[in-house]
Amino acid sequence: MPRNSARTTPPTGTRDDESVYDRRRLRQWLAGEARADGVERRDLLRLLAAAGLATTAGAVTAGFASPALAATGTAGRTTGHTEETGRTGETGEAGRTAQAAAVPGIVKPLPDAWFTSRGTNAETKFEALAGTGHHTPTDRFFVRNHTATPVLDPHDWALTVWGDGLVKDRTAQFTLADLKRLPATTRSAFVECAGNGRSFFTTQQGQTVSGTAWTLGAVGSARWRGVRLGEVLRRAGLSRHAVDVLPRGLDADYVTADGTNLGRVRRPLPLSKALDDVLLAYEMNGEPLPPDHGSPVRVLVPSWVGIASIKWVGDIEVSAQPLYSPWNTDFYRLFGDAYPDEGSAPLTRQTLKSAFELPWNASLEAAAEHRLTGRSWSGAGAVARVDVSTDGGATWRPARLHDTPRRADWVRWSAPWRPAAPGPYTLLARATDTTGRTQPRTTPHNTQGYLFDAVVHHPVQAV
Ligand SMILES: Nc1nc2c(c(=O)[nH]1)N[C@H]1C(S)=C(S)[C@@H](COP(=O)(O)O)O[C@H]1N2
Ligand SMILES: [Mo]
Repeated sequence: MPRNSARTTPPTGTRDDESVYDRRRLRQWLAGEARADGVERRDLLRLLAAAGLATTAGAVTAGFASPALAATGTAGRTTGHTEETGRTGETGEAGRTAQAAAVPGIVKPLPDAWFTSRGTNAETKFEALAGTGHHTPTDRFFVRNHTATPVLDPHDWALTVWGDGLVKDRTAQFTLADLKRLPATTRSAFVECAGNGRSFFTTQQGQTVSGTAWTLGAVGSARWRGVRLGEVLRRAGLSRHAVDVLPRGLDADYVTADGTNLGRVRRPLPLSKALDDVLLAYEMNGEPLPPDHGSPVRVLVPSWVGIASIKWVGDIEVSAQPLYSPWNTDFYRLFGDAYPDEGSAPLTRQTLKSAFELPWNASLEAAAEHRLTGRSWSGAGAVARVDVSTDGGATWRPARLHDTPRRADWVRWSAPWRPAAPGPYTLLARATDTTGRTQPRTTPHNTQGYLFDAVVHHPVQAV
């Protein structure tokens, strides 16, 4: 198979906008130079047609390097299956006790005061962060599992780095001790699910979306310590032909609600991002990574959609050919009336959001002074300012920021408020980031409900 013949220049535009690179990937797939294991041929044909890159379907002669995996790709699938489908939140809530929200597959306790269970996932309650520090305490950090937390023995674990993007197609192995001997980096960053805030497409905008009905708690910020992925790739022998990096989890295969086995959770990362600020993290908030968050090692991709931060990473393919997985084709693109037929480019950066550290319909004493607190974050830049409204958006005033704003992280803020009289109120918080972007009133609909960024209407009662 020809290698890289279509690639005459290094991938560009990948850092803030993957669309240029994505077109290149599609062209290479068309030329038989990209692999798409586990992705249906007709899905790629649809992408190609819509991107104006394919004239007839018959022109496409390649794409699935492995016949076995191609067979997986042709298994029947209904449209509209999505990430985070199936056992969504509603069912989880029913069986909840006052003590703990039971979620099979999550190891840590999920006290009702801190979590809402949503299928295989647990959402952090923002009110549980009130009075905590900058970072989400690890025991309150949301968990998003496609299947279940695998409990791995760190002493038996090793990372395999392999693929034709390494010199001489070689394979390298790193134990946890090997990784810890490499230069360590510590940084603060949030991990946020691309579907965070999804339920507001329905409750605020009256729209139908598929996937877990998160409110705002599918996000957390932690202090991560680990080794730069770039360092590990270089030690493994990165070749100048490498273009994509595909980390894969050791959790079970993900089978969609209609029974299609999509294989292990994995999502290609363009090499430019992999070499930029990505970590292989083995510590979270100063402790070894706990099982639910990827023990012994997870990928940490600052600012990007949570799916990029693969937990329980077992191997990383480094490829000289662009790669696809279901997690950058069917999932994690925006589909819907506001988008081209082939969907948007694969999602990269998270969007802007704000949340109050208050329960929904919280009761606050009327005619008393309160200190409203919350957090705002952006995947594009640091949060520059936050404005708060206590009258449903009629008037706004700036909140006071309590953290130095930084990229890929959130800021805590507060605003005083004295509700004049008893009755219902709607609280709003609206962030603006250093790129100049401000949270809008509404978010254009997309079928899978990703990247909700509109201002959320938070109801409270003054009593
Ligand atoms: N191996 C593996 N990695 C994974 C997932 C998964 O199910 N399996 N879920 C992803 C998704 S969709 C998100 S939002 C984040 C959630 O990270 P957390 O559970 O540590 O909060 O992990 C990502 N990494
Ligand atoms: Mo996610």
